[in-house]
Amino acid sequence: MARKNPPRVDEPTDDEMEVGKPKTWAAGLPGVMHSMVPALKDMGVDRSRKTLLAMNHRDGFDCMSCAWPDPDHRKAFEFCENGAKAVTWEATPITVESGFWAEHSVSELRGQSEYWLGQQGRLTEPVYKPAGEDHYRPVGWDEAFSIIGTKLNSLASPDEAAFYTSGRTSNEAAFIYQLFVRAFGTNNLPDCSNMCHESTGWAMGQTLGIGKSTIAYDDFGKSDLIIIVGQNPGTNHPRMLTALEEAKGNGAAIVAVNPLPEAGLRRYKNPQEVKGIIGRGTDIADQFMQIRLGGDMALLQAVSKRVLEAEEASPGTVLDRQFIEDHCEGLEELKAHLARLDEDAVLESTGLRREEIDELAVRYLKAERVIITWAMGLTQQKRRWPPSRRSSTCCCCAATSVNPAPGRPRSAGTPTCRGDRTMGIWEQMPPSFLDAIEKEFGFNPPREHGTDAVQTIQKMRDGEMKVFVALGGNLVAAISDTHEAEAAMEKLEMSVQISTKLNRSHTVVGREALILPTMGRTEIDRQASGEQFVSVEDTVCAVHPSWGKVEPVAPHPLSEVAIVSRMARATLGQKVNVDWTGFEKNYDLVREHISRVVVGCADYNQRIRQDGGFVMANGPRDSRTFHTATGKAVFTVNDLEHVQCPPGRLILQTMRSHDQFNTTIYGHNDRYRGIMKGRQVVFVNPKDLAELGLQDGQYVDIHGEYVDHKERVLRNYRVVAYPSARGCAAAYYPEANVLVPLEAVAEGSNTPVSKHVVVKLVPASDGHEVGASVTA
Ligand SMILES: Nc1nc2c(c(=O)[nH]1)N[C@H]1C(S)=C(S)[C@@H](COP(=O)(O)OP(=O)(O)OC[C@H]3O[C@@H](n4cnc5c(=O)[nH]c(N)nc54)[C@H](O)[C@@H]3O)O[C@H]1N2
Ligand SMILES: Nc1nc2c(c(=O)[nH]1)N[C@H]1C(S)=C(S)[C@@H](COP(=O)(O)OP(=O)(O)OC[C@H]3O[C@@H](n4cnc5c(=O)[nH]c(N)nc54)[C@H](O)[C@@H]3O)O[C@H]1N2
Ligand SMILES: [Mo]
Repeated sequence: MARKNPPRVDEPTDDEMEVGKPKTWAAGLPGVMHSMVPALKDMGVDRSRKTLLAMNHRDGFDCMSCAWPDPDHRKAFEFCENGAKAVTWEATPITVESGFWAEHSVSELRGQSEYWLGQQGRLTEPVYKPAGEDHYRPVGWDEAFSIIGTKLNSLASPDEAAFYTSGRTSNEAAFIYQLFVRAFGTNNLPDCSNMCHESTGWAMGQTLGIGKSTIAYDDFGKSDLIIIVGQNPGTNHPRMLTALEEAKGNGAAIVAVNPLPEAGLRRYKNPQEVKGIIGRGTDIADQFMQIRLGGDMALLQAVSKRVLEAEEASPGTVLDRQFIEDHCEGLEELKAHLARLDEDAVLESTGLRREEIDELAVRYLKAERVIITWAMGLTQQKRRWPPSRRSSTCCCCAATSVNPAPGRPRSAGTPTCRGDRTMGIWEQMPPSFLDAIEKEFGFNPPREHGTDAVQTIQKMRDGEMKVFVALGGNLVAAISDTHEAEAAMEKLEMSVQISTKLNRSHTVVGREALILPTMGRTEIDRQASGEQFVSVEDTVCAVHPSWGKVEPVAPHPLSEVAIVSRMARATLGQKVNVDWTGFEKNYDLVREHISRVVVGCADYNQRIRQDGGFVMANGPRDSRTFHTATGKAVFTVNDLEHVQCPPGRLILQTMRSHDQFNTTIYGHNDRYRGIMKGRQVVFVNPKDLAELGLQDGQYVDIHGEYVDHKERVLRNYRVVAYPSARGCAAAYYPEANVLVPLEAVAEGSNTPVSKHVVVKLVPASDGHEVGASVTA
């Protein structure tokens, strides 16, 4: 059957790849132009105007790309190039029509790339793949919910099902989803945070008593030193560049710590200002520290040591003794530990020169208001290194250096998963939250911890998990060890995906499978009581309303709140006394419950409507209270582990290109790194290439090396000579997930170590055919 609006799938072949020089600056006019072109092409002028102008505005919707906060003074275009890509990807008028499912079998779809799948357009009707068949077929909503309810109720135990959540879910949908799952009887609530900022949450929870950022947006403008560790804002948080530019204008120094000289860390041309379009822009980093992968703990300990030595030399001038006495513990242990710090090991681990570390320490000692921000370069780091814990240690030092202003900036991360945790999406919610659920809804939620993302896959593999429900996301592509994860998913009895668009997780499924199409954040959400808004939390704990602005792309997709409510009704019947139907009619009812259950959300309905939302309370930031076991902030001691890399091997990180959002591939260019029309590349320092006897442009197989001796290989990758730190290679996620062992996780957080894979590059054996394989 011919499609009315067939998608353009312009996938480049491997031979078309072009490799140029990496850029030294980010954004500016090309950024704006690049963002407008796809919108205008697919959506037409009117839909483009409605979506792009409504983005991040008080009465519009919140951009779903990164969780960067909104400044008080918003510009006419408060969006960035990558935000525009996210919006056009979702608001596209191209749709998957009924005939598609008969035309394409699941096995055939499985052979398609993530890019191709995304290009098929928005999902418009529920579809079901019965056991033993290889095709999905359209089904009615009632039938779909009844299939799910019947299956869930047939399980021997609720713990045989897991309920995943991805970052785009609204607070309202997240709240009723966890409520449904707990009323069903399990805490199996894995989410994308498990692979993202879990390490941050875990470590900061232990050291500061809160797992979230402790700064406000305005703190950027007031800080005098910003240290950006393991984060690529030019691509992943472009609006952060505006905050950095403003901070520089106010005299702040910026230090970037990264194995790659990312364009956005070097120079920025602000597309919102004339000088940004025609001028040379703002230099961002005053100091660029090209650290080795996994070297950050050593660096931060070395800086902490210098801070303590400075205090020793002139007591009372560096540390705020009173603050430490009143609010902190563990300083003596840290001092003793740092006194023994092996400086040679530090230089070896970091690959930095001593003078560079001294320079950072001097900047740090001079500064009064320091912000340290970090992202995946820290959280997805090496096994047995609780990665963010080191940052927290250092942050505590920041909080205690000279003359601290109350509420001084400390730390920030920028996940997209933001509000889900606040709303109870966590396999380990504390008893206080579960008590509040019990009090509000009159049922006793399960108390044992559930499974996180890695454990969920392990249980599928072991045959203990039978049903998998996903509220968004693409777990099979996002999780480590692709082949292992795919084999695990295929053992399921049923998979259910609630999605906006097709992805790999719809093609690697259990015996039975369902896809439930949902509305996106850009779309007007009309329910029985009128138009609804949802709320979302950003990276500095500010909660905003988000109103869809364009007509829904098709009549049948339901909102996430409606889908969860109906799934709960079909599964639970009268089991608990919860007004699921009422939730769907009017989201205010959900927010009333949130007010009474979630700490810090009292009067949610009123406060969310005031002046664009509200900021959640934050103990360390607002009142210097630390909800740790002892009520004090903890200086932690972490042993330095030497970065192990056997001769002839490299450490590989997996990262995002400029044209992707997590597992969604928007295009094949990584403009700032000079790559056009291709993704099968591995970036290696030219000196390492020479040592390994390899050449720029050559094709290699990338072999992962891990203690379990399974052979994990990515075949036929093009080598790109790149100014990366010595010994440190890089390739794109999600393809490179094939190389990350499921068992390789960070201590404490169980986050896959996606930035630290020992690999060997071997000249490609079988021509140019790209692929991956694994053998036990
Ligand atoms: N356009 C776009 N925006 C996004 C996303 C997207 O995919 N596309 N994803 C969103 C999500 S969910 C997240 S979590 C964030 C991710 O945002 P980022 O964390 O910026 O994402 P990555 O591409 O993983 O980049 C990791 C950066 O850390 C550096 N790095 C890697 N290992 C180390 C290390 O050991 N030490 C140090 N110091 N640096 C290291 C890498 O060189 C790279 O610059 O972005 C969010 N925003
Ligand atoms: N090797 C390696 N692995 C990684 C990472 C890495 O850096 N390296 N990063 C990790 C990180 S930080 C993260 S956050 C995870 C991401 O893991 P996930 O959150 O599971 O993956 P996404 O690619 O964000 O999910 C995209 C899918 O979500 C669906 N979707 C989009 N919008 C909506 C919506 O509004 N509602 C619903 N219901 N569905 C929607 C679409 O179908 C789309 O295909 O991956 C992790 N995996
Ligand atoms: Mo993330």
